[in-house]
Amino acid sequence: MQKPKIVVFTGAGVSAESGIATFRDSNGLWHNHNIEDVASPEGWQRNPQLVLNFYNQRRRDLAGAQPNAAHKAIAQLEQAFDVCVVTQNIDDLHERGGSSNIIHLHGEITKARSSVDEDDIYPIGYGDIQLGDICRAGSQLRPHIVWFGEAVPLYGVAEEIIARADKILVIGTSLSVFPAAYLLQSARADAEKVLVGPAMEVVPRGYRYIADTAVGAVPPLVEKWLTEASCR
Ligand code: BV8
Repeated sequence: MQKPKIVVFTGAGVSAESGIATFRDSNGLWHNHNIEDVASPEGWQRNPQLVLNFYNQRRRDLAGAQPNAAHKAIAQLEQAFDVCVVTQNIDDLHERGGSSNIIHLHGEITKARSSVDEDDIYPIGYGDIQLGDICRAGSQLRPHIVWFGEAVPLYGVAEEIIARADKILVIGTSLSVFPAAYLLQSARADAEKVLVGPAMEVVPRGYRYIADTAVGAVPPLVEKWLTEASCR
């Protein structure tokens, strides 16, 4: 029998309890930088060293972080469901928490890529990218990240998966970054939709809101869904 399909759509809040700074909670200033200076193509052109330092520091922070109980509970869903994690996050905590099917809408901090060929990608783990690190075509390596003002190549893939899901679980996102936030509108009308976050100002229509943190709300919700699935 085919397993029911679940999409788990996450934002920076799912990694907050692993000690990774969110965007909104730091008032849009990551490690005291303006977003335009460190997460945009213009910022990269203007001062590539500043951008490399910004991501090198976030990669080092990530090396010392661990997946939390929410990441692990999400991975447990794979016991009874066909799960796809669609994340806005660039960290690897869903992978380290055990999830096996992940779409990184905004790229991955553990990868570098050519600054002239977006398909020329290099796994770098938690290592630094330095000025002078070049791709096979001889151009400077950059973080494999979707910056503000850059297209989101996996949007269409994610949209198709969400449109087929029986359940949508949204965790830890302010829904303030587009087009990612539009994806929630692709959910089927008859899909079960749940949104988890401690302080959502606006809850999308049709979503049941759980006002709690990821670690507070997700493990019990997953337990409930797995129990229901075992009785099916
Ligand atoms: C594009 C990689 C076009 C970088 C990221 C004006 C209006 C609307 C849109 C725009 C506009 N001006 C410009 C735009 C478009 C722009 C955009 O959306 N800007 C925003 C800021 C308004 N979007 C783009 O530029 C996108 N590209 O539009 O391209 C185009 C098309 C074709 C061809 C060429 C170009 C690209 C956007 C991708 C940007 N890159 N990430 C990096 O990470 O360094 S987005 C970045 O922001 C991260 O991915 C992060 O995830 C995301 C922020 O969103 P959230 O994940 O939601 O995080 P946030 O901190 O906001 O919220 C955290 C939530 O968790 C909160 O609700 C909080 O309460 C909650 N929380 C806290 N603790 C917990 C918790 N929840 C649970 N448990 C807890 N413990």
